[in-house]
Amino acid sequence: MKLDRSRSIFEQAQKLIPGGVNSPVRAYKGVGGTPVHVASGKGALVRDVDGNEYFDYVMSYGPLILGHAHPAIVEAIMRAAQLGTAYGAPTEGELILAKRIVERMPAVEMVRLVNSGTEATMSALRLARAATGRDVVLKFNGCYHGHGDSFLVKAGSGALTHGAPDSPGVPKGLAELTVVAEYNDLENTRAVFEKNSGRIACAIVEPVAGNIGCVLPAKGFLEGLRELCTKHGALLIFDEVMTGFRVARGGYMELTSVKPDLVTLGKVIGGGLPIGAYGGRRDVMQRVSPAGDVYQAGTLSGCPVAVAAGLAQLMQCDMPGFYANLEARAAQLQEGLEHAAKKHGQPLWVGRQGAMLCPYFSAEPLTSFGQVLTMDRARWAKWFHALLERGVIVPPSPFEAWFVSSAHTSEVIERTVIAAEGAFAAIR
Ligand code: HOZ
Repeated sequence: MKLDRSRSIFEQAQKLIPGGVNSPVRAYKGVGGTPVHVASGKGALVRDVDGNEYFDYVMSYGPLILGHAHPAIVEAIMRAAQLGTAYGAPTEGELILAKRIVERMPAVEMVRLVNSGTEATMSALRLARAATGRDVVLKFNGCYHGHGDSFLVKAGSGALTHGAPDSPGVPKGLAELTVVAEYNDLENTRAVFEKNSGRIACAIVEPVAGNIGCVLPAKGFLEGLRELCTKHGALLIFDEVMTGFRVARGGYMELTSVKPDLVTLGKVIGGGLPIGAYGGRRDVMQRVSPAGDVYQAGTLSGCPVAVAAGLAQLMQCDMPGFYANLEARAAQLQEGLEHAAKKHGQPLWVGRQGAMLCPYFSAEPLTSFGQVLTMDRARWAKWFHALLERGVIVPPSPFEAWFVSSAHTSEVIERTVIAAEGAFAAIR
């Protein structure tokens, strides 16, 4: 496979941009080789600068639930841009997007738009601290909530891939205010709560741990966490930046009886443009400035172009059978991968929730961060490159989820599975 132009751009970029990329996981450090530099995307396909085409399961790490350059999104963006890209004044679109979020998520009574998932989690944490008068945040080992200081403690995603789950530059005093429990381990979580009794402002959790691949919550884990938060007077924050409007119309909250106090969102609500949001209980959200005293602001918050793209995307997601079709395609991929792996004697466990999944080289189901860490990363890297050579691009790390969009037709999935089978054979 020819990657000459990608290589040349990457060499030049490394002189001007740290690591040559604007987000670490894109650098292929976890798998080696030259990062594919993308020139364009359409539907389930991306084309790189050397003219190679790939079925894409990166999907911008989640936002593109309709695939690349969906006509409804492109039109919404163009129409909005023609009216001006930002005003520094409120718009009706922001109200409509707030309505669309609130009607889908009963736990969200009020919502504030920001510019990224990172901003959403940082703002939700400040709010939780103000609302409880406490400073400590409980997070889970391997969960990733963006790159805010308080969350770069035992973090997943690129931080884990690049061996820096506890980033230098985070003040020690602040890191000490983050306590860490084990995902899916209620006993451990209880012990952390008890050790820090009266100090924990909030527990933040990805209901599906999507930054160590795709690890599902064990039965009773989220319910138990809810009880612990209530018992200890801490707020429960669901980080649904990845799962929101992806795993179901109402996000993971639609699939569980557990009701968080606050929710963080991003990705799908922006239709592929930069956006984030945090929302939740009215009494808590009323503390946000200018309704209340907790300050949080943003020049481009509620950007009319991002809002228009998000609204267009959510409208498409409301088409009859949209989520059922997505589920069917993702299940087809899961089954196809499992079958292909089996044929080549390769143990494979696919963690999946709706159209978000991660294949692990494991014969056993994976339920904990500890198990994820035992995966053979060198072998995974070989499989990644074997897939790439066969026209399938997936996130360049075994700790990132894959995303299926409505543009991934049955035929696309079939062809992906054939490529995956070839890739399994190649690494035998
Ligand atoms: N896992 C990250 C988002 N949930 C990937 C995106 C990035 O860091 O660039």
